[in-house]
Amino acid sequence: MIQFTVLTLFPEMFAPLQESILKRAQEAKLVKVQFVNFRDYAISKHKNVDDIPYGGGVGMLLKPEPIFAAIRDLPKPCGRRKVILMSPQGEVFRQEKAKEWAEEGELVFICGHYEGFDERIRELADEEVSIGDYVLTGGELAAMVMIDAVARLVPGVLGEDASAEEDSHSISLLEYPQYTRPADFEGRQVPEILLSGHHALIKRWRRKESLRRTFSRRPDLINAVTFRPEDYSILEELILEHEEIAAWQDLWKHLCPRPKRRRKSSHNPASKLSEDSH
Ligand code: 4FV
Repeated sequence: MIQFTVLTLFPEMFAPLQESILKRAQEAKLVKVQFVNFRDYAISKHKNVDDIPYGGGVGMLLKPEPIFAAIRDLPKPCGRRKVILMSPQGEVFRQEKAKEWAEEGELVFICGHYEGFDERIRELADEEVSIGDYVLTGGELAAMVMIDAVARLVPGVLGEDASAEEDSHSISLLEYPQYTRPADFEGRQVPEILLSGHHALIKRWRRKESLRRTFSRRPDLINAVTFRPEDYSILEELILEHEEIAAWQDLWKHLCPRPKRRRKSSHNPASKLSEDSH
């Protein structure tokens, strides 16, 4: 079971976590989500959680006292606890990070709002992470994105029929095209190969389409791909279909199948030759 503890001024924003897969995961006690409204820890009579920036500047900043008090008041962690600060200055969140966090016992998310945080709040965080190079009005949506990406990696959350293994990015390749019924939609056919039942050829087609899509859409991912021996012939075909792919050939030239060494056999004239030579 993994626990998500969210420090936020707007717990009601997290209603989407009470739907579908994440709702079932909580009912199945595979995931627990709890909220702490750090306004409850505000010390000023007006319960202020934000204030103007020293040195001037626009907007308001979150004050350290309520957030420090809220973190210090958290119950003893069940398992390893990791405190995460969401901000545009953080490391960009990727599938690798989701996999890493799915091994933790508890993730505590500190959701910012307004202009940002008093710098001293960063002291509380084990990690600072961003969901992308754009600015949100608050950290809540970022926390929900991360909770969703991590929760679905917890065993049992994605029912039997779904596995996170084949996901885009989990094998650092984009997912291959997928189709379901009808086989013909307004004249748009499902590729024959997928109707063939020939699993090895389907597996090869899917690998080829994942590689093709990644080369064309996310060439920045190619250097992280672990190429397999069976990729060599697929990549040779892709080069014939997209010559620009040849630029990456060095990444898999080591996979070039060595020419089969012809076994010296009695009826092989060549060997005969050598035999005679002695
Ligand atoms: C953000 C992001 C983000 C910045 C000021 C909330 C806002 C306010 N968080 N990834 N991008 N946060 O824009 O995580 O605190």
